[in-house]
Amino acid sequence: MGQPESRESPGAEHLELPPGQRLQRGWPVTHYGPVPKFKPDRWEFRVFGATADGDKHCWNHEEFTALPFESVVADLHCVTKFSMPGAEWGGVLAREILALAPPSPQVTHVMVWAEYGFSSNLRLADFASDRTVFATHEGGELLTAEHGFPVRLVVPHLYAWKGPKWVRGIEYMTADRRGFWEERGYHNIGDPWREQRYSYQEEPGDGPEL
Ligand SMILES: Nc1nc2c(c(=O)[nH]1)N[C@H]1C(S)=C(S)[C@@H](COP(=O)(O)O)O[C@H]1N2
Ligand SMILES: [Mo]
Repeated sequence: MGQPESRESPGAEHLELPPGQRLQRGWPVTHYGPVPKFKPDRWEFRVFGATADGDKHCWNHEEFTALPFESVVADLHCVTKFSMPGAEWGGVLAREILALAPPSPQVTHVMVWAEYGFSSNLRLADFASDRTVFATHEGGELLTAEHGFPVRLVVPHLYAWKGPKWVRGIEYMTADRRGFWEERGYHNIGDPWREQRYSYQEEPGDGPEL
């Protein structure tokens, strides 16, 4: 993992952007629909679907924020072509969730679920990357409501829509299924370095039939 760098003076590694992306000053807010209101008593983070033990696993907000805290420095690449370099995400690694609530051996994909039914699907390997993080913080500060408080997913090697804000849980899947944007014209995998923006670019094997 690289040295933390401030957003004002990104290190050379952060100046290398995926094709077609441009640098963004500041941190815009991008999402579909309203910003949900956080209700601490009702909030829980659920792991369900094909778990190894067949049970659901749940953490309330207090329990979730007590899980091991790690930092990941990563750029945010929005498919609408702006990139925000050098964000310092803090939170719970996806790997930690996989260890605490393991998937069954048949699991190939993960659906990440957020408030209002927003979702995004990931290959298990993308989810299990050691840089995939359920962020509660950015730049040492708690996330703001607009940016996903209390928890958002960050998958550094994929476009930012693959990281839902206001995450409420994950579903382990034994076959792939499209999430919200993946059903609406965006690429099932979403690798910015390969410019996988739209579903019409998909090749056989990239995703389920539309
Ligand atoms: N729940 C939810 N999460 C979401 C989205 C959304 O519409 N709903 N949009 C995604 C997209 S397209 C981007 S670019 C990033 C933007 O994050 P930001 O608003 O913190 O910059 O959030 C992602 N997460
Ligand atoms: Mo985006």
